[in-house]
Amino acid sequence: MTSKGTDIAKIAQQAFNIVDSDKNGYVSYEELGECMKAVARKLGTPEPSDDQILQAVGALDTNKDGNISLEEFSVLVEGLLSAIIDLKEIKSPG
Ligand SMILES: [Ca+2]
Ligand SMILES: [Ca+2]
Repeated sequence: MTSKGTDIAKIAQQAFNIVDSDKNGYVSYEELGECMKAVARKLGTPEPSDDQILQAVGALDTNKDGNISLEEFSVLVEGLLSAIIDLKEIKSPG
């Protein structure tokens, strides 16, 4: 029996480790900003502005300590993954 929740937690942990480039256990505004820019470059979309990064990170940083913890980061990953899963289910019914 596979648990979707566990898989998402694993993926979130892996993604968190990648974004946390100095491995201090927290994703800083700068680290997430760099990640957002890298994703934008990959997708060929305009890089997010500093304001957009601040807004995105501020929305994730629910306890407003200036860092994104794994718990806070997981909310983002879970949201993204469930959006992707929803899209897949819409595209390939049955
Ligand atoms: Ca870090
Ligand atoms: Ca925080």
